[in-house]
Amino acid sequence: MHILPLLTLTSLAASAALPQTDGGAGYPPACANPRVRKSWHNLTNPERTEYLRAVKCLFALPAQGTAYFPAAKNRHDDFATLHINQTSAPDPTRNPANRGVVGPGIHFNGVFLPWHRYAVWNYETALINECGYTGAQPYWDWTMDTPEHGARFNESPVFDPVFGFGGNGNNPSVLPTVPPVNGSAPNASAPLVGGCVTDGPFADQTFSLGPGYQFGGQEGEHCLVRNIQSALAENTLQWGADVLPLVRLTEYWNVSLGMSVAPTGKVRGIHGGGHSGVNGEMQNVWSSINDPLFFMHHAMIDYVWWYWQHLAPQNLWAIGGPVWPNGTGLTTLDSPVYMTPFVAPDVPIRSVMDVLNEDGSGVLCYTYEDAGHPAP
Ligand SMILES: [Cu+2]
Repeated sequence: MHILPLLTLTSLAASAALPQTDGGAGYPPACANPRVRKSWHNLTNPERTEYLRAVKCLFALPAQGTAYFPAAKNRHDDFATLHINQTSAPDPTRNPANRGVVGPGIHFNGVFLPWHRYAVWNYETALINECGYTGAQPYWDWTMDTPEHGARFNESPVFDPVFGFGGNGNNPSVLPTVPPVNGSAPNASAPLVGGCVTDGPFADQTFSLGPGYQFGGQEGEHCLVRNIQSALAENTLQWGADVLPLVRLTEYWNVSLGMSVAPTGKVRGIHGGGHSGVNGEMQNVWSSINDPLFFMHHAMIDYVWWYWQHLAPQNLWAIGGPVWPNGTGLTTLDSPVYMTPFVAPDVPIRSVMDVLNEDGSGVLCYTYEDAGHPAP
């Protein structure tokens, strides 16, 4: 019964994923039927169920990257290895199982937004092509879950046990520990109110990558951990107080960095607010990607970048910031976005700047249904 729409979407996605070099006059646009990403809050329950089904399908498919990361057990793990790998510095003594570290990392540098955009696009593509998903990647508009909208973060529909990703964990005594790196312990900053998630579609899912930078090993398989910090999230993720001051910035690098280092002077920007608000595995700088909410959160981060890109004509192709998180180098449109052979080819940043691929030189083909918030 799903055959026809499935074929249409699959062939569309396949053609959109190919680099289109011939975008000259007389040719149709490379992105004729963009995927339309909608807010989770605006999805119907059948649409939510279909997305969750597809995510669970990725957990049920075999990993394709075991030649690089033997601990990967399923297709979802393949995406986890990407993020853990790219977040780790190439230090074989710290991470002996790491076989694939390349590049300068993906946080606190110019490639932060393009890398996460391309990672979410490839995840969405896997959901469609490998699991027959019939929708587009939803985004978690967490501004709707703040007092600004008369709501509470921990009561967000994304935490629904039936039509969401399950709620907070319980039993903090089972929280997996992450060995400190450079003296930091990623899970140490928040009060323990959570633990293993016990409801929703991922309650029984085990994870063999992480916590932290571990590619399997001493901790072995662990549960999905959440440790929801509502007050922190509500104070960091409002549209008026937190997103608007960010998108009013005019320089790309200030916007990118401002996702993590808030222009308001708050402890966290919206990027950290989502990660630390869910907390647990999501708080982990390496293995946050284990929690399927990672892609919902990063779709929203991407939404904010997309929103900013369309506020002024010069913003669409604006790029910059350091290549290395220590501040050296200059990120350009030619800087590489590293994926892996088992997820997607590496591309230059220019290929993921325009989500509608209007000049035909890119690899993306999607857009966002506007969330309808007040403009700056
Ligand atoms: Cu990241």
